[in-house]
Amino acid sequence: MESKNHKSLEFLLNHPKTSHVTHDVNTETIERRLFSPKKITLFSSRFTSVEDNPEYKFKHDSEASKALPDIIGNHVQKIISGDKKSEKEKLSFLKPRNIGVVFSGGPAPGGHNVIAGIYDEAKKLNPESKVFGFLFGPDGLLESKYVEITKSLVDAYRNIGGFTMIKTGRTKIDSQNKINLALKTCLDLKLDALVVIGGDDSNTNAAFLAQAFKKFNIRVIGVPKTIDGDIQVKTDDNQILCAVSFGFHTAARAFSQNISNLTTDASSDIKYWHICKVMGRVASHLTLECAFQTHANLVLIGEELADYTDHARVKDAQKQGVIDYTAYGITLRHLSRMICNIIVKRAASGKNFGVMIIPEGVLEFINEIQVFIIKLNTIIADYNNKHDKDFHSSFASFNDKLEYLRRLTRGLTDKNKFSIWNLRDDELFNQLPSFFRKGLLVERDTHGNFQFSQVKTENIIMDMVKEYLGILKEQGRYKVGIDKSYYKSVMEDARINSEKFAKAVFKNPDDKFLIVKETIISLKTLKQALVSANLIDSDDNIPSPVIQIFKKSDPNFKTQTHFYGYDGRGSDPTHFDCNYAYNLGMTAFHLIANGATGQMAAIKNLEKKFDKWEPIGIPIAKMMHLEERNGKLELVIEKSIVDLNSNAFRVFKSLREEWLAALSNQDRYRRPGPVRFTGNAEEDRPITLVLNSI
Ligand code: FBP
Repeated sequence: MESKNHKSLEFLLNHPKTSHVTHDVNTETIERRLFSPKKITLFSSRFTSVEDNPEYKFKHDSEASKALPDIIGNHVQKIISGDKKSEKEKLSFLKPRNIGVVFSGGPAPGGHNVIAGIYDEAKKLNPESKVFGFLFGPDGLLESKYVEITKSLVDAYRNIGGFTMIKTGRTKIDSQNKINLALKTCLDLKLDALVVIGGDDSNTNAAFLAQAFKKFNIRVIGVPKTIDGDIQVKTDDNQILCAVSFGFHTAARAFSQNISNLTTDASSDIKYWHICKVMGRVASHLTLECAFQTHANLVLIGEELADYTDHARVKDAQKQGVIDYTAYGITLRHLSRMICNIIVKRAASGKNFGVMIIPEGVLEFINEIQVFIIKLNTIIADYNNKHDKDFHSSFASFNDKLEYLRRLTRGLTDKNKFSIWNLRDDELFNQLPSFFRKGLLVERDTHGNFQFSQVKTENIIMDMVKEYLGILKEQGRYKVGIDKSYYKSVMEDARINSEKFAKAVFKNPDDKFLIVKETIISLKTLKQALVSANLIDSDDNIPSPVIQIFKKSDPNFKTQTHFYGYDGRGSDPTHFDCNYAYNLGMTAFHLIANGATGQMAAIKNLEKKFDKWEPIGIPIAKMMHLEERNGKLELVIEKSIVDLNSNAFRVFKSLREEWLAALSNQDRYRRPGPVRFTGNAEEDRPITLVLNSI
């Protein structure tokens, strides 16, 4: 029955407070839209020029010289003041321009600010200039689907995450036909320039478009985007030109806030290990950054695992005068053992809980899995090259795919018997859990990359960890350490001689954390120990405080798994990314206005204070190398992975024991706090970036 005071629904819906609090646009959004990112001082001047800097050298690939002859000669270009421009040059600089922009690949926070930077500069220099946004990524370029970017559209998305304004897509422009379609769209729109905002593969596309469009006087500029942080550009003598792509900082901070919340939960309820898989494709840059942001207890860095050597095995083999190749690189089994040992060590110091971070691409660095990924990539690419219908359409179900692999081992497929997959591969593959096999067989992305985000890596590893922990528990080697003062107080409250019992029950009665002897794995074995120490008779019951202590020492390994990826990728940008992306957009515009093409816009000195930031253009063709893709060698931009000699990794390595807190020390969790778009602190930029710049 409705009470008298109950307002009618109509009244409620029409109430100004209701509309205020349920409106789509809240205060945070309004403030974000109004926020003005900082501008590199140079961009406040009316004219800029570019200066070639041939002193920055790259070892470029000879294939790149053949494929990209018109842009391979580009140098690093610095944007400098344009005061010395002649009147004619000034006029040309200010002419109206039509510029197209396209997002390519996964979203990264800050993308809208790149467009805002291009738009603001274009309109400032000549209000007649127009910016067009191609819809749904490269498809919009191929199908001539676009919108004209207006002030109201830009204003609605300033400092807002995602690529929602014009969407994105992963279509690769990888054929002459597609290049021709893109060219036609650009010619029809009378574009002066095209800006490709994308990752390594998309910047590769940008270089091929720049080459093809050169004779039509359409400039193509790339912008380094990806949360993965794997576009980093250094010269031959290790000078950093592009330290990180935009979006990396925000994604890392967004993931870290969640992970940090889990460290708080884990250390409050002390019953779970939280297993956090963090996006980043192959490279572990995001994971390393999250480690610094949160001080999680256990962090796996894929690149380090690949570097693993089992020294004991190497020595054993040496003694026998042989080389044990299996001692180099890590296997899944070995990795799970390593994780178990760490969990056991931490439990011994009373902490049977914690937070672990696993990089999405960790499998790429595990020997046996990498072999499967490469073999399956090759088999799928080979099938696609030979047949009209692609592999995944021809073998739609998992069983069909398995049957095809089986047929390969029997050489029944066709006369070109494929020897890459033999009986042994098939046997080993079929020993993997079916969800994992399904993961390894998922469709490759348009660039031929293995889709790590589709595989439940964390479950694969944790299943093996759980199994081995079970064995360790059975062997009495996995125990929760009991704080000695707690033990004493429980025993003394019950007026039991704590010292006598400690000697019978614990293997280290003098330590701060007491570990129950390995032989005591049940109440039965506990009783046997007490009887043989003459503390009780065989007919007596075990004193209840001793049972209480024993139960606390008995580990129950419970996990919660989490995947941090799409959430952080869609986050609103941090202050750093707001500024960085906006200045990248302005850099792209000024490169165009000064006639550059085939260059990637970048900001040098990102790791330094804002007044040291320098807008530059980096020659994309010189960043390319040959890589196996879809079973063929292709020219692509090299992805950068975590450098084990970098400052960041070395600092991480020396601090991780502290963060593991497996001795009697306290956890050292750090609270990075939420993603903010204001602020000026040193740590408002990636910590790995700051460390690597020292
Ligand atoms: P980009 O390389 O295009 O920036 O995408 C990055 C990424 O978010 C990876 O971290 C992740 O592995 C992948 O995209 C996921 O791809 P999808 O969006 O197709 O699921």
